[in-house]
Amino acid sequence: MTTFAAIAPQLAEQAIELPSWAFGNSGTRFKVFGTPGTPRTIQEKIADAAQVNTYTGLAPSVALHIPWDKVDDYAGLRSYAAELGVQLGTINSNTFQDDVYKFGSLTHLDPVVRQRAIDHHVQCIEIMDATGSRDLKIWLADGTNYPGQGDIRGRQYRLAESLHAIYDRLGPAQRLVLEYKFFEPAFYHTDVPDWGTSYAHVAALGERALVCLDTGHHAPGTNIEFIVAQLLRLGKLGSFDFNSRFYADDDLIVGAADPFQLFRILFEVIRGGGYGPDSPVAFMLDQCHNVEEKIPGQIRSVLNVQEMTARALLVDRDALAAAQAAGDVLGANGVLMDAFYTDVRPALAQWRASRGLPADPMAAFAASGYQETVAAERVGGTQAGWGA
Ligand code: PSV
Ligand code: MN
Repeated sequence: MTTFAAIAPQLAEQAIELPSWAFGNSGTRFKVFGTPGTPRTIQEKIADAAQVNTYTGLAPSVALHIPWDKVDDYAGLRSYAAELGVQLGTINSNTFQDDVYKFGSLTHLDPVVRQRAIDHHVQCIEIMDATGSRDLKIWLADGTNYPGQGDIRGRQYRLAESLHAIYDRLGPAQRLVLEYKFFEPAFYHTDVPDWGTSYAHVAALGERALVCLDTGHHAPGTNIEFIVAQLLRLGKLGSFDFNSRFYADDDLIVGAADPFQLFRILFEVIRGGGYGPDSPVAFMLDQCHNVEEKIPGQIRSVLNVQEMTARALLVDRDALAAAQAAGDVLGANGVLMDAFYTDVRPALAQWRASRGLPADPMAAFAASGYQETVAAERVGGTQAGWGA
């Protein structure tokens, strides 16, 4: 098997973007629990995100969600983040919370509503100019609940037209990533339900339009690593929203529900050239921490991705190819499983220490007193959550 020393330089290249909304309160339709110290502003969310990077060295950027993270001065916000050692990353649009979007946004039958949704994305692009962000991420809540409710074919034509209008406004260094999700909030049909639909739209747009794969957005049992392989083959995998799920879009900590699936996904990412600084694939988290502590939840998440990346890098690809070519089914499977079952945690701890990072980032953060300090300081105001 490949040695840890051999893969260490590649581990140093890992960067995972954090979602600003992971630091705010979140919950289910039954209850949103508040927690002492939850940020009230985007500045406080960024400060919390910077903690994750300080203790892991893995999370140099933070994604914003507009209008939740709206400010007057985005260039100022960029400098504020830079002072804390992080960059502003992907800008997420939001066309799912205004009354006007009840029956759709970019797909809406009414051209006035469609234009409003397009204008929102143009504003997001202007924000990207100020923040220095590369990616505009579009996830649409558009869809219908009942057969016959909408003209699903007409909606595809309108979506294509709206996406063109947005794509045309991107700067030369900017990209559009289109996220798919098979259901929710719509329950009968969703306008971008699967990777194929997302692919069809981004392929029609051009080179700087790519697919965003959220690991929680598939039907149970879907072979996600196959989708990864296919999109990389087609040159259209733009980004990941990592999280894990037991049932639907649970948005739990990545690698918590099914570490083996995360390993298989990362193996295909590496195999397909989707890993490393020269790859077009952005690694992001899209999670909510409803009952667990948020900053440690994010620390645990990036460590889980790092750990499974290390295991995937350890796969002896030559031995695997030889076993596959020889028709050695069990041998090939064994090569993969040997890497998966390797406990890389002690080696990673040592490697972190050698780079001036805490060997155990979870323990180091807990011992820092940061959580207690912000809990004492952040009194009053409105804690951030969905919609704030
Ligand atoms: C809704 O499902 C969602 O979780 C999507 O995955 C987006 O990426 C995220 O919200 C932020 O808009
Ligand atoms: Mn997502």
